Amino acid sequence: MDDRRKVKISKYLARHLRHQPERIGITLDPHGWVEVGELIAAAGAHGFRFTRAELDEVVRSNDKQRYAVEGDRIRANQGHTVDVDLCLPVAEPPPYLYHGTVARFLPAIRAEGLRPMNRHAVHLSPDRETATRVGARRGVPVVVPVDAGAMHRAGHSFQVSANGVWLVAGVPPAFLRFPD
Ligand code: HQG
Repeated sequence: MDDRRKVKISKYLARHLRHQPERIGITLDPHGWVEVGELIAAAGAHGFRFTRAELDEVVRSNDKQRYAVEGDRIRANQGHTVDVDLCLPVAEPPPYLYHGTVARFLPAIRAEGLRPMNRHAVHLSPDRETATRVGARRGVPVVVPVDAGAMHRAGHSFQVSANGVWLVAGVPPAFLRFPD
């Protein structure tokens, strides 16, 4: 399968496993899972056909390990806007985590901290390189270090997803360590 087809299937999975399952008439369970067979049938019925083998290859080779397959079920590892409880493990974060954004959001971020916006949680990266890639989706990337150790000591709860993305409800401005 060529990379363009993989990206196309991955984007289709993201849309329906994170945001709009109802668009193709599937229902995620409370933890975000759906039967693979049901997903493939629903997608086919709505004009997008792919095989189980293609799906498995997309899941296995995905650059950010966005999806998990367990037995006959699949879910997105994080990034949902629909209401699911991923039951991710609460964990102690490393001393610093990194948020990738762009300059135009900085005034609001300085004033009110990082907010989850449309998603369930603020996504933080374990390293600057990953955060740079996240920010670069929107323009010239700006990386904001987060004092995760201090947040954790102050009682904020961190969860880590299956692909190493750290999730937190929000980051108050006091824990942001701007580069300047
Ligand atoms: C910004 C992708 C104004 C924030 C990525 C970001 C990541 C604020 C945007 C994952 C703000 C939200 C998540 C505030 C935050 N005022 N703007 N107070 N607080 N923002 O997409 O972190 O490819 O929901 O800086 O690679 O960009 O989908 O979050 O620019 O891992 O798997 O509001 O999504 O992964 O945008 O990205 P997003 P994100 P996938």
